[in-house]
Amino acid sequence: MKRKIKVILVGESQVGKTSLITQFKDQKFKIGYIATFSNDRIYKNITIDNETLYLEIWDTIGQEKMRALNKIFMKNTDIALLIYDVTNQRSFDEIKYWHKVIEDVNGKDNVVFSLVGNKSDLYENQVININEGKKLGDELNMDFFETSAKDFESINKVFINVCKLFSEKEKKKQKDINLYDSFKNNKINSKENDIIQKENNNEKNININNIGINNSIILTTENNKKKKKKFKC
Ligand SMILES: Nc1nc2c(ncn2[C@@H]2O[C@H](COP(=O)(O)OP(=O)(O)O)[C@@H](O)[C@H]2O)c(=O)[nH]1
Ligand SMILES: [Mg+2]
Repeated sequence: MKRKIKVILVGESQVGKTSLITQFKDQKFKIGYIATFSNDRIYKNITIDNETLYLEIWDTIGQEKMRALNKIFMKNTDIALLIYDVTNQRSFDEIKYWHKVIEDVNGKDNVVFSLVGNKSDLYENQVININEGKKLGDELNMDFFETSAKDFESINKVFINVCKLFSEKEKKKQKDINLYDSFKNNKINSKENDIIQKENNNEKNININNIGINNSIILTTENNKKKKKKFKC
């Protein structure tokens, strides 16, 4: 079975998380309040460079208002989109808070992040300009995009980029695991070879020097002629 890739969209209430998910899934935009899905996640496949990724996209059900995103929502996240509204300063200021919360639950470097300034169509009311967004993205070490939930291509671009990064990261992780396994196996093999080699050497070096009194055979090793063993025949 194909592994599901868990994607979460996080940010202040009203920044457009549900709208972005709806646009990405159904290529639709509805003005006004969008009731967050009764089911808090949707599924969508995305194909990049002949590889199909099976995305499980989680939406909040409004808990972000109370700063109460629970661990079930946060944990085992593969990809996180940090969303702010370009017309809302506070939503931008809170991005670092959301970033930290997700990293605290999942550990550092375990999640592929992207920073998203949404509602770019409302440029007349824009208070966070594109350079500020880029700067924050650089500071948090993640790619930055502006989107409009009215424009499918803008959000599709975000998903394609972040899924590519995720896929590259997974491939690198797999490569590292393979390398480690082969290193470990080689070590074990060379240890076994070492032991076999030593045993062979010992056998080679053992000479039957003479037959002693009472038919006992005296064995000596070439390396250490002083060490003598007696075997009764
Ligand atoms: N003009 C415009 N309005 C948007 C955009 N995204 C969301 N909205 C509106 O912003 C409000 C909040 O959106 P919603 O998706 O419910 O935000 P959420 O609370 O983060 O899930 C709704 O009225 C949406 O129609 C956008 O890109 N452009
Ligand atoms: Mg919502």
